Amino acid sequence: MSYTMNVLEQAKKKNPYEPEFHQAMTEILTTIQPFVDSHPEYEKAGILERLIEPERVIMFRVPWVDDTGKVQVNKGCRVQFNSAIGPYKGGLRFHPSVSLSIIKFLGFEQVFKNSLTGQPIGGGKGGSDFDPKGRSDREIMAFCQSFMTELFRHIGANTDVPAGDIGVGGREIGFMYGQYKRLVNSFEGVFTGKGLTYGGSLARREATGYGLVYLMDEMLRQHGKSLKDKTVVVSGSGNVATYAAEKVQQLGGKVVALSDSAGFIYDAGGIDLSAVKKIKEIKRGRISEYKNYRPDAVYTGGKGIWNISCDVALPCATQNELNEDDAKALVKNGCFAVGEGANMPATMEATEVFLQNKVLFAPGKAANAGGVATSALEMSQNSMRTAWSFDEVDQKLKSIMVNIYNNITAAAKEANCEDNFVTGANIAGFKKIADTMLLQGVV
Ligand code: NDP
Ligand code: 2IT
Repeated sequence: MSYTMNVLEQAKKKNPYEPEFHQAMTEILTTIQPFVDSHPEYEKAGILERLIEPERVIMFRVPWVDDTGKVQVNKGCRVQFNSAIGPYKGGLRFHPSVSLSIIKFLGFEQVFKNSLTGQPIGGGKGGSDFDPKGRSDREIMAFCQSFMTELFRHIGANTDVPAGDIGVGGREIGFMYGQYKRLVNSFEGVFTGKGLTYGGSLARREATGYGLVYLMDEMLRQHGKSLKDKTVVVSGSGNVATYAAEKVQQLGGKVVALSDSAGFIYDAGGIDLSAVKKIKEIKRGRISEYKNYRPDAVYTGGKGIWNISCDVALPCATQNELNEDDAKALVKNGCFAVGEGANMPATMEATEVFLQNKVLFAPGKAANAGGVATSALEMSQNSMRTAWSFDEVDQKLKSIMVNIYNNITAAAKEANCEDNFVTGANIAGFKKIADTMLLQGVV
């Protein structure tokens, strides 16, 4: 058995009951295997064994009191995966499904993603099984303060810089930042996605969605296509989905569907994003309410969004939301490009269907890297004690996404699998980390 497959087998045995982490490791290690095998120096230095083991895992209790006076207890966690190229960097997810397996898969992906951005950021991820849905602002604050009362001792502007992810947006970052500042008595750029009045960056809110569409736009352009007049289906209706849809519309595409965990809306005339923002960003409501704004739209409960006919699909909700049957339905209906706004939204079987059918497929670690890349730009602005204009940040984001596309294209070509951006992204992300780890010795 090859070095790479042996490490994968051992890792699965050593980390049982972690299906999402197994999936992320399998996807990456199988695609980089030929590259790793042709570089014996990686095996000699135990690079893969070190890469798959987080540098540190912190797990803690988060007690808080709800509005009825009842004591609630949640799990808190931060996985500091790899700091070879910079401080640990990655989001916090608050969702009832959060487990160590999910945080490890996200942290592992983040290491490669952050490497692809070209910015000096290592990889980490954290979160809690806390469910923010239906909680009052006071309950959210109580939870965030308790969460930070443990996490603060493990993070810092040069150590570990968290940000948002599912269930964590501007409100939560504000509460956590406030508690951090109070505990350490220091005003520093320890979070990204901060409010604009205390060190946040313009365009960070838009960055993941916009970045996804910049990368898709470049990919289509280099294949003689464009988004103009194309029909696009976007899943989710949170931060990533909303701003991906906005940029698609700006580039002349028509977004006809959005979803949340309860169901999806179809609006043949094109989604009205101002209505979506009112529902989701202001009222914190459900996507089913969209019908109150556009009575002609159709709401369908449950899954099924991928049965809608489209040219381009952008899954922007959560892991494994698009399976093999969904991929087959998309291909059958003529979809020719897919970009992962979420982390690992396509199952491995679905990805295989896209690759077999020559669908242009942009994997999450490349396609959604614009969010964390702009977080790194926020860190730079904080260090310089300055604030760039929206256009300045947006231009930098755009050139980072075009660079990522060119790098993963070149890596795929070198590996003799042209247009396989899964392999291209994994090799390009891996190479920088592995070579840095070689330079830094056995640590
Ligand atoms: P939000 O919390 O803003 O939105 C999440 C959206 O996905 C909501 O519409 C939510 O619906 C839906 N969703 C969540 N869980 C499920 C589920 N189990 N089944 C179906 N739908 C679900 O999160 P973000 O937009 O920030 O994140 C979306 C994805 O993008 C995640 O995979 C995240 O890791 C990834 N990502 C985020 C980045 C960022 O900068 N925010 C950067 C890069 C990647 P509901 O309200 O019903 O739960
Ligand atoms: O998955 C991700 O890249 C994020 N949730 C954003 C991380 C960040 O640090 O901005």
